[in-house]
Amino acid sequence: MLRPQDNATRERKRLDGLWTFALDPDGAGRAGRWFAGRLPRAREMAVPASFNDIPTDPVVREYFGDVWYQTTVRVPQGWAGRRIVLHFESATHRATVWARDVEVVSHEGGYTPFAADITDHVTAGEPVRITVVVNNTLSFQSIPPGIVEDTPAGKRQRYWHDFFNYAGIHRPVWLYATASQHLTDISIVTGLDGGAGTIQYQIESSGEAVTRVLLHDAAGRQVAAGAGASGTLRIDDVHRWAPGDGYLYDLEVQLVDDGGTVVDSYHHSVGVRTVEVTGSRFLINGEPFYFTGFGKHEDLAVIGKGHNDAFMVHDFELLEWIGANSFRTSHYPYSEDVLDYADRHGIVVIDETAAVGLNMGLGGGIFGAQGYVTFSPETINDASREVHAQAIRELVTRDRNHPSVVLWSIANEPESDSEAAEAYFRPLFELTRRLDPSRPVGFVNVMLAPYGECRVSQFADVLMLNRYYGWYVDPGDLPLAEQKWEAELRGWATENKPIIITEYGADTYPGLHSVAGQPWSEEYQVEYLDMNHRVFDRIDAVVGEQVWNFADFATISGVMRVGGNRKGVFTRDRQPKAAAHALRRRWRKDA
Ligand code: BDP
Repeated sequence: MLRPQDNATRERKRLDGLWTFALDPDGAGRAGRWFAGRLPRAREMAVPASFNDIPTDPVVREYFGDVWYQTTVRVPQGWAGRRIVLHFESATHRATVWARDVEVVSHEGGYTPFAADITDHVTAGEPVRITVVVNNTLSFQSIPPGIVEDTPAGKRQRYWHDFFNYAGIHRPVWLYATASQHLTDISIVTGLDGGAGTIQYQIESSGEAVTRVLLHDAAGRQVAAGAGASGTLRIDDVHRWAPGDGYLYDLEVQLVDDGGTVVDSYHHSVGVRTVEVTGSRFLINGEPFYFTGFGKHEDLAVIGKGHNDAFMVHDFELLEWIGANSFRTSHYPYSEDVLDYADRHGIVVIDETAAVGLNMGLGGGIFGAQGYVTFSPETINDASREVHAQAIRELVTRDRNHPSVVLWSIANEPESDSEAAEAYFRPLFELTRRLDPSRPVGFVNVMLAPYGECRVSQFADVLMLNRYYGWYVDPGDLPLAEQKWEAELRGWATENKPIIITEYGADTYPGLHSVAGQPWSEEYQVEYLDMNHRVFDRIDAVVGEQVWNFADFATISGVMRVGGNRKGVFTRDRQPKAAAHALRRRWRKDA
């Protein structure tokens, strides 16, 4: 699916702003045809944003079920005779959309785009009512999973991931127009051949028009051209995309009709680079790469998981300030704006699906819900795996052309020490490799499946480990934690695969100090990170360190969470804790 863009042949209109919004706790809206008129008892709601924290009402914050959004948009006069598409960059976790009274699309999965051709339901120059029902209920057949439990106080949504279940229309909504013959998809794989670069492209389109491609460098000079729906372009003396150097070429794809007229076109950025795993090395452009950075979240005060350009730019500024060269899109695909920005700025991305919380072993503790088996016909089953597979397909097709994305993470901390887990994951790894043979594939291993017990890491090209020695294990005893951590890592190192530590971190209440370095203090976070770094530096197979987390973030309520998860190196409003300065000294040798 091509993201909407403005160019000589395409025009788009952004539908963001204030929409009307109504909760539907009785689930009455679909049968009651709420899409056929104004929403009952509606209030105003910002799009894009999570709805949860905008009103002051705790009922809205904790709400699960159907919520309705509506807006009316005028279709531009000039779009008469054009193909008109309604495009959502995401709706969390599922949505159904109507144009006027006509249902036009439904989509499952909270973090990937979907679109509907609404040409037949609109008239250029006339307004059209757009209604969306978004549903945020999690079940064993959703990614991420959850369950609705009956309690003496009514139904409650439980889930096993450590971030708040923000929901709503989180990213931009577009109306756009193209010619009826149009490009539908473009995929790109780049390669290096000495000093030359190659760009293999494959183009899909509707209709019979022929395709033509033009490649321009960043200065606008044409450096290659080709014809046909697939082919390979060669750039002599290529300027590679590399970490810290987000050099991009512009691939212009044109659809040309019989008369030689360009009926549709699309500009696609291309970064020419290679990614490869050899032994325990992770290579970008043939050179060993060491990941520094964070697991992040899309999480902000008031707007929750709503995309915000100002915060995005600020977060990237902070990554540069601290000397981070990478991040993981923990625990779901991030806004496409974030990936585009990473491409342009040479930041390396581990791209993750929303498969988080597939682990009932973690079900007690902070999450409350207990007593379930992870993989079983009644819990996470074949139907769940199909939803998971679809989430992988949508992630890979959305993000495969981003040079910043170097590694797929198909799940975070699932159960991985059982036969059932092995059977569940085997086909998902195969699927990911089929979809994208050009990138390594992995998943993030949990401390409950330590070295020697994990049955899923056999499928992974790269070992991604989340470990909390010195926090959940032996809190406050860093010498003991250091020994245990090193012993486990030395085990993993024998596998002859690169190891990225995708999470290590300590909750830290900003402003809490302790001369003796007690947990929760800023001093402890620094000492904890130092201990981890000593261990990593002793083990050659460790090729990356991503601290958990970039910033404090919202979670469910729980006695282990003080106003959310406090493992941020920055506070939720992006102020540095002492650890930020310590990391900057380690990661920015020039600072
Ligand atoms: C890991 C999870 C992450 C949590 C973190 C923590 O991957 O989502 O937020 O631990 O407990 O289990 O802080």
